[in-house]
Amino acid sequence: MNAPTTHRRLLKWVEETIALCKPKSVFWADGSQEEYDTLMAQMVESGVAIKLNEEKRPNSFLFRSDPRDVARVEKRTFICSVNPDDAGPTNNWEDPQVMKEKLRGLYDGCMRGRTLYVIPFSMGPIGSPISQIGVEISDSAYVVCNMRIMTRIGAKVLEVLGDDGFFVPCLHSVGKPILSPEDDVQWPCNPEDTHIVHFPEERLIWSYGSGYGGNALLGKKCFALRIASAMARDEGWLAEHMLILGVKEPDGKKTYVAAAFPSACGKTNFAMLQPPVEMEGYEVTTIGDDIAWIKPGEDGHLYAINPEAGFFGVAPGTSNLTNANAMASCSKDAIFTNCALTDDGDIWWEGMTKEVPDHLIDWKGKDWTPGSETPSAHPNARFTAPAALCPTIDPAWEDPNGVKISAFIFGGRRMNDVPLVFQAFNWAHGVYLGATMGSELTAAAEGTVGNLRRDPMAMLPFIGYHMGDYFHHWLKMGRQLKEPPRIFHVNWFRKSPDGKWLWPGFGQNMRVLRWIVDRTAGHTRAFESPIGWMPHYDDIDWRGLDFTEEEWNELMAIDRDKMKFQTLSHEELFLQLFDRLPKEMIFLRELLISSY
Ligand code: O2Y
Ligand code: MN
Repeated sequence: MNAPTTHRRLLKWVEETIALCKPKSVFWADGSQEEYDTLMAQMVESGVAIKLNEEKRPNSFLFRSDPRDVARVEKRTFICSVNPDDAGPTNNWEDPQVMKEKLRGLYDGCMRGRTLYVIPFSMGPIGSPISQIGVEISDSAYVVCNMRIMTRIGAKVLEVLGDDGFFVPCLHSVGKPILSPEDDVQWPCNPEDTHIVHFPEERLIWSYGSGYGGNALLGKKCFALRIASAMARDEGWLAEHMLILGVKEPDGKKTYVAAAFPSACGKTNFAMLQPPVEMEGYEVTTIGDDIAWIKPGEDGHLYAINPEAGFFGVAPGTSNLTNANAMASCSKDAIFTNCALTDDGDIWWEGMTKEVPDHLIDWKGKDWTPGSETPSAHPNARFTAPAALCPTIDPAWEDPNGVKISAFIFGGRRMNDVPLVFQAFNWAHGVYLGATMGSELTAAAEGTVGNLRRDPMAMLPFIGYHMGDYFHHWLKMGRQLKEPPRIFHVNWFRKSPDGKWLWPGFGQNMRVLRWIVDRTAGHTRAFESPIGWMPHYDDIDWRGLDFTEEEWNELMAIDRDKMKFQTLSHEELFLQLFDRLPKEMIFLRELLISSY
């Protein structure tokens, strides 16, 4: 094997994987533009990718997945710790040895007729003390190209790894060997046998059967959240499902905040928020839209990096009105998955433009017209876009030391009960708010109370160990900090009893962000309510928005009975986690109930 490294552990692992998976050839990715262009040209030539119109969407490509392989598969995602209690009741568990034996059977010969790509990657700026290295072995060229946008890959990473550096081995196969010409399909996958498996004690990832997103780009959810959360617990830092943004004030002062919202609650839009023009001098800058790695600095404050280098954003609903910065980020050098193709060779999705094209080729490759019964793009269609192209990207987004975090924001989708914004009384109360975060599902949109999915800190599908231990870890981190960041809760989604949105959202969220930033600096007032510190109407910057005090009062109203009912319902989660639930959670619940 002609390998560009002398790293013994890496070479041994690659050799063992070749022996197991039996590929036709082996390719070490160097991460160059030339390599990317060659792989893309090969995929266009074989019909796997479509090159988009160079004038409209330079250097960009469209892929269509198998309709059975369109999203992360939570029911096939496993945390294989030695002791099942260490995975906890919120994760699927299997014994590591049993799982390995099963998967070795599936991996045996799974790359026959395919190329095995070795992709060294860095999560975070190469060489940053907060960054980590992984190596993904994959039999998908689509994965190589996406990993080049989403992470930093190639020769530079091997250089930092040296002869004996630590890395997380990430094995991925689409699970479809080419045994006869019919197996050489456009989107190979194996939905019946899909497994996304994590061995947190060994810092190891094995993924089989899916070529899509979080199942296949193993740096993202698998490494940067599930494995990294276990590393962070052991080493005293935080790996979170959080965006990071900066707020620049008119005097030039910059404050960074990290925010957790459940999947599909507008995180990318918030990370790239465009303030109303009337809030002159305020600017939002973007560090990351999905994941934050946060470490205590020697000064006792928290510093965060975005471990990713790109955005894997949900396409439908993204437009120049909802998020012009995301649109600019994928204006060139982008990969599109399961979007529709226009007659002039560009992409389109529902919500991109007011005018709907007369004719498209839909995500399944079929003719589509506005009269068609199904959407032209899959609801989970994605753009993979380089973060560097985002107009709001922060100058410090690749600072190896990270940016100082002054506030955490937790948010949910709550139609009925939770006010727009409030501040936790202290760190432990903030952890409680994050731990009990919930989002209402669609039935609630029609006004039904209930149907709430608890998603602690938006980490339910991403925590690599017991959720109760995770709450402990957060509480412990706060005790170790000199001045812990302030914690806030927001809810953009409250509705009136007749079903109207009470808050305009999008760019107007800047008004809330300003109050949060001012609070962290001690520059604005708040009053004490039973649920936390809240702004008065006059504490909000209303320039350019006609929003009456009456509307504000409805948006911020606290119904003590509803809040008591909600807080009582936290018991369900607490009982589930009982064995390892920190006692602070029980005491806080009692205290909150008694204050309503
Ligand atoms: O469906 C997938 O594979 C992607 S899921 C995803 C992608 C980017 C950011 N966040 C998420 C998520 O599910 O939270
Ligand atoms: Mn996410």
